[in-house]
Amino acid sequence: MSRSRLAARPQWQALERHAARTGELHLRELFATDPRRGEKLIAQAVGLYLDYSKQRIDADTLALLHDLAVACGLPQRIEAMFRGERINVTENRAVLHVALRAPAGEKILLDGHDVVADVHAVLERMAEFAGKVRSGAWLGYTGKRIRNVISIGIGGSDLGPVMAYEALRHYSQRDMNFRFVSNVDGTDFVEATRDLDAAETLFIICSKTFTTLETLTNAHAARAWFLNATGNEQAIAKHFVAVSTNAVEVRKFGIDTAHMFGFWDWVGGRYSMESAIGLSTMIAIGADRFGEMLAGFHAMDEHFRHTPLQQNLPVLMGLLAIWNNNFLDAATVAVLPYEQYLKRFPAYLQQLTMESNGKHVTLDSAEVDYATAPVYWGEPGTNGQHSFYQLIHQGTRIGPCDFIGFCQPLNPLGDQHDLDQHDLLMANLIAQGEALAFGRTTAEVRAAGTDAALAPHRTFAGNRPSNTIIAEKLTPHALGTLIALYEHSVFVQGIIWDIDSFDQWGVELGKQLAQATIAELSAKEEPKLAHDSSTNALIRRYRRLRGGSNPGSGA
Ligand code: G6Q
Repeated sequence: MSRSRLAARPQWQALERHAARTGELHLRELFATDPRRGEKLIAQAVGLYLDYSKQRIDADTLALLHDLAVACGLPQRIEAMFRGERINVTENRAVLHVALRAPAGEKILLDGHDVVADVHAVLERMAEFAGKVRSGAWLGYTGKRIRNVISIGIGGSDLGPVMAYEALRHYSQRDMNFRFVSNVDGTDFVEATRDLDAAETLFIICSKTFTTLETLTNAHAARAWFLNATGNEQAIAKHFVAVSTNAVEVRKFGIDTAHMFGFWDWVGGRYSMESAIGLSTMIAIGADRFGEMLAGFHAMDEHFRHTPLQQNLPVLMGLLAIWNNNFLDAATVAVLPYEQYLKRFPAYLQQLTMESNGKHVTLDSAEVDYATAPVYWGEPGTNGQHSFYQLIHQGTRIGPCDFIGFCQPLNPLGDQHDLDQHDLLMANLIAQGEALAFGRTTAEVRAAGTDAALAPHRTFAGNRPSNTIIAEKLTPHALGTLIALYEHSVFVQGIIWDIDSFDQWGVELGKQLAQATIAELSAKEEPKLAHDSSTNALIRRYRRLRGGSNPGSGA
């Protein structure tokens, strides 16, 4: 069988040979041969410091990865994205999330039309609205201030806003509640609203298409909840706003388009948190801080566009991810923020990375013969250290890690000279990367007094790769740079893998699948089922028990 376009490239094959040659190299040796490695294999820009010296690479690895990137046309593809070419080929769309954070006055033309001007027109409307809600100038229908903001959306219309709110909660308006409803499971809505006064509650319905089943169902539930509490149809105008690209459906739902904030089909759902989808973020932190976040995104965009590949943070991250995934056979990446406010960051990144690059065909519709996106996962440190880190240290698979930390705490606790809790946090981050890289040999364990039988259990092979990303402090600007770093790194990987990182046919399928089954679950008459025997039996069992009969009665 002939190899794919990527695997047939001499640069790819050179990396395969290089991996076979260097596979056994240990980070202990690499650091011993070059005592300054930890100062050299770093890159920094726009406030982020990336230490990739604990990756299993030598000088040749990076040069070979660089050659591959050039052969794959990376510089040209980066330009194509920034110029608004239709690089999302399967949907025939431009990919211009970079325009969402371009400063006013900059021009990005799409079919001759300047989209940056459109972006800033919406940002101004958002700022005006957010300002009114925050100051109390926008009142509920009884004249009470809005105290609760509930953002309803799912996937790309939810994960960004939730993550950003949690990440920037420190800067948020503390006399307001922000909640997020995504799941079609009624529990999500009921728990989010159970203690709220409808007269003080604003719903933001976020849906790019305004046809997504879960969001529309929850939006109807919100409307029913509101009308049940207020009995006032006119009041809806003061308590419901929409964020969408679909004015027709917004109107159909009953929201005046004067209360709709728009965005565009060239913004992918998972790349939309800094568009109007971020309205809840802007209400939480204010328009100025939202602007600082956009400036952070933009700073990374500029770095990505204009910095030579060798010093380019997203390019380095992307190429190292390719190395681990395709040449060291690592099937996962753990994202480990040592910052409690980033607790939803791994979940956000799961969508960004796996929805973008979980693909099996190339841009030319050919089956790939190499692995694409690894599985991303993670939890904030230090919590994970007391659970799954065991596998990262001593399991039989290598699981590359991204450690993320900040030098200044937002909530200092403890005595600066004695037990500073933030020092404790960061000591853990630094020590974990060190332990993963260097491990502990049996000889060292024995020398420390462990007997022969126990020694293997206390031995750590080491040579487990990690990146460490350090910034000064978690600010809106820093958050913007960090997200853009991952966005562009995902793009770099997609270019090398020769796939469309901006479509999501798997997600589209999910949107249709349940439709047929809904009718079968709730039909009054026993439906004629034509699925496989497992699906048929599950539907029958559910139908039998949904009214509450005895669960022990058998299938
Ligand atoms: C994101 C995906 C997906 C999408 C949701 C919500 O890139 O396409 O997660 O964001 O399915 O879609 P709507 O915003 O159209 O409701």
